[in-house]
Amino acid sequence: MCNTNEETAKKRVLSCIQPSGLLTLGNYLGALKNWTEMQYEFDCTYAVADLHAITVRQEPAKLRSQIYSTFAILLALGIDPDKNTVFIQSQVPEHTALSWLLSCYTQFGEMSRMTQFKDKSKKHPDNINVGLFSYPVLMAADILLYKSDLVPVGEDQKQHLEIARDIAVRFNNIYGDVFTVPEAYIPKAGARIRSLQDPSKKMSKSDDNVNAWIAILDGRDDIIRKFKRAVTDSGSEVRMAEDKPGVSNLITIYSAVTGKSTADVEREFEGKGYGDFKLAVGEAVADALAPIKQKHDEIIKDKKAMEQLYKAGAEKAEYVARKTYFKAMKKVGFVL
Ligand code: ATP
Ligand code: LTN
Repeated sequence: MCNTNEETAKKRVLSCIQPSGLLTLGNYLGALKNWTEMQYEFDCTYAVADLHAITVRQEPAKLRSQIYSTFAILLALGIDPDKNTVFIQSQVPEHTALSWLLSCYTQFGEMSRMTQFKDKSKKHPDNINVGLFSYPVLMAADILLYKSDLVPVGEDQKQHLEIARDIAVRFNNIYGDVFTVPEAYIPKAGARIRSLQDPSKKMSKSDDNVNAWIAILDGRDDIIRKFKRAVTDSGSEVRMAEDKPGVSNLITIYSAVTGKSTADVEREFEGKGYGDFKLAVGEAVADALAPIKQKHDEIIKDKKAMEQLYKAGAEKAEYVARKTYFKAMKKVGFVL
């Protein structure tokens, strides 16, 4: 089966990010930076997965501002809304509609094995809702609606992508060639960024300790202060090593934002202490994030212009989504 887009002969890429908090340096270096680069090679569709975000309780005003802000960050990163499709998930109703259809082709048993469900249930024992359980079905709908060939995701989402593939294959086996079977796209140099306070954990926007993570929208002073406070290891040498998880994380970050190799970074800080190194990392990160923040602040100020962009994005997305959705409905036997 040929999975490429016939019009452009480019592979279709889809990915989404939840507006469940302030996006972090980890989200940027591990995912979003790569999305920006992919737009030159692929036919890309990117969404703010706001429907997914409510599987964990959100405060309405905060959720709304995070949706706007996440959308603005995608544009601020240089993702071109004309070249690609950039939209807000809840504005394209086919996502929830297809999700219902697909849930009837998904087994309770296979969903019970999802590790993210188990982790998040432990983290929020007072709110183990059905949406949290069926989260991967909605994610499968996001992916399958756009006939996506490639889905850039981090390691943690591979299991969900497998389910999306299984559902697509199962549906196609019954009804013929309806869905494109997607593949995970794990970026070659996808940096895994760790917490600045506990390098055994990943940097995460839902970490209660604000010193553990850098928000893409943090100001220069906050960024530098957080890096100055970052935990390091015993010794004083700036060297990548298993027994130096704190310093290794800082080297990864410095190398990702400056484009320098690990060896070059080690050489640059030979004979210098952790203090100098942490300041340099803070400054380099602040330099890399400043233009994104500036662009974001400009975009978010003009709500009217932004509204035009997300509405146009949703329209473009729905044009594609509707076709897939109706095709699937028809195959199942619904009257259209
Ligand atoms: P939460 O804290 O709500 O679980 P998160 O910040 O850990 O959120 P997600 O929203 O689940 O992140 O992830 C969005 C994307 O960013 C995913 O592709 C994920 O792999 C990537 N990502 C998240 N955190 C990091 C990190 N620390 N390093 C590299 N990539 C990351
Ligand atoms: N579950 C993903 C976000 C997400 C997604 C998707 C990623 C929602 N729908 C579709 C890729 C494709 C996360 O939490 N990172």
